[in-house]
Parts: sequence; C-alpha cells; structure tokens
Amino acid sequence: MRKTLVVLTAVMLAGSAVMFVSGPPSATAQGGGTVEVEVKYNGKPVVEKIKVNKDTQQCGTEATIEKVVVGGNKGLANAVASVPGAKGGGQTAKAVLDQKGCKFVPHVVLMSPGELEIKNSDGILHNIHTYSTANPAINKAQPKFKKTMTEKFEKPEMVKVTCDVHSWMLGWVAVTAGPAAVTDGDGVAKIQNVPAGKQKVEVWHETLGKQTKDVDVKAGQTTKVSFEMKGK
Ligand SMILES: [Cu+2]
Repeated sequence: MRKTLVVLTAVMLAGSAVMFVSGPPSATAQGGGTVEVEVKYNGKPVVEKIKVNKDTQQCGTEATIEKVVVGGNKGLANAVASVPGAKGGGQTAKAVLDQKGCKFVPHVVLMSPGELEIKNSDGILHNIHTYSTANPAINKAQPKFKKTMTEKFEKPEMVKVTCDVHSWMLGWVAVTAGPAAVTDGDGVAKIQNVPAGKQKVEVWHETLGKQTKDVDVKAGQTTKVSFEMKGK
C-alpha cells in the first residue's frame, strides 16, 4: 500500500512537472503581456503642403509635411507608446529608415539603442541631419550612389531628422530602451513583451507632447489603455 502511494505520488509529480514545462502557451517569450494603447486626438490634422521645384522626378511637385495625422475614429498616428521603466523587451528587428519620394519612411522609426540602417531609395543626394542631445548629432551627406549607411544611436531619445537638401523632409528616430510601439493610422499601438506588474506607459507625439498612465500588466494577456492628446 505504502509503495503504491509512493509510486502514485511520483507519477503525479512527474505529470505535473511535464505540465509545467510544456505549460499553457504564453503570449510572449519573456512571459510578459501586451499593452494595447489607443491614442485619440480631438482636433484637426496639421498637414502643410509646399511647392517643390527641385528633384521633381523623385520628389514630385508638391511636398506634404504631416505634423499631426488623424485617422479613423479620431485616432492619432505616429505617436510612440513605450514602457520606459521596463527592462528588456526592446525591438529585435533591425531598424531601417528610408528616404523615398523625398520623405523619411517611416515618419517615426522605432529602435532599441544600437544601429540604424539609413537607406536612400531615391538615388539622389540626400543629407541626414539630426537634432539630439543624448546622442551625437549627425550631419552627413548621403550621395546618390550610397544606397545604405549605418549610424549609431546608443541612448534613448527622440531624435528629429531633417535633410538640408530638401527642406521639407522631416522624420523622427525614436530610440527607446524598453518595449515600445508606434501608433498606426487608427491611433493604435500594441506594445509586446511588457513585464507583468504595475507599469508606466508613456505616449509621445512630436508636436503634442507627452503623457503617462499607470497600467497593471498581466502575463499572457492584453491590457488596454487609452490616451487623449490635446492640441496646443
Ligand atoms: Cu533629401
């Protein structure tokens, strides 16, 4: 009888150990959760248009400077949602910023501290001119034959990028240490790999500023939080 119990216990223990190892599938490798951030803007889009008379074959004859892009359901695009206090969970994909149609694509490129690949799909002379304080400023020509160049951004910072050849070109390099995402055309950003527990979510927009909110993140689950940015 005693022996049977011991064997039974051993079998049960082995069973639970297997269950623990295979476990229920978690949403993230780190056992964190997802924060779905919705950013609303109760105002008008700010889009400037200027006439272009240089490199019109690549740039067109009218340039659009999208400063506040508002999509469906008053969603604010191009806002960076991040969890600055979280350790790990940064961007794993290689960050790429392209110069295409005399625009920076994407308008806001998200990266973890490290290297950024800068492409020149236009095949004309562009110039990378950054405005930063934590990272060294860059002011470098990218001639038409230089298809890619790589630059380092080691410190978390929102870095403005312009081109001195085409005055309307404007982009941002969002260097964030922890998990982060950029809002899409509907103002939604899904931040993956956020460690479970109480976290501060920060939303930043290039002209509308910054806001923070507290969220309680649960492993393997999606927590929703919404923000409303105010016009200035
Ligand atoms: Cu340019």
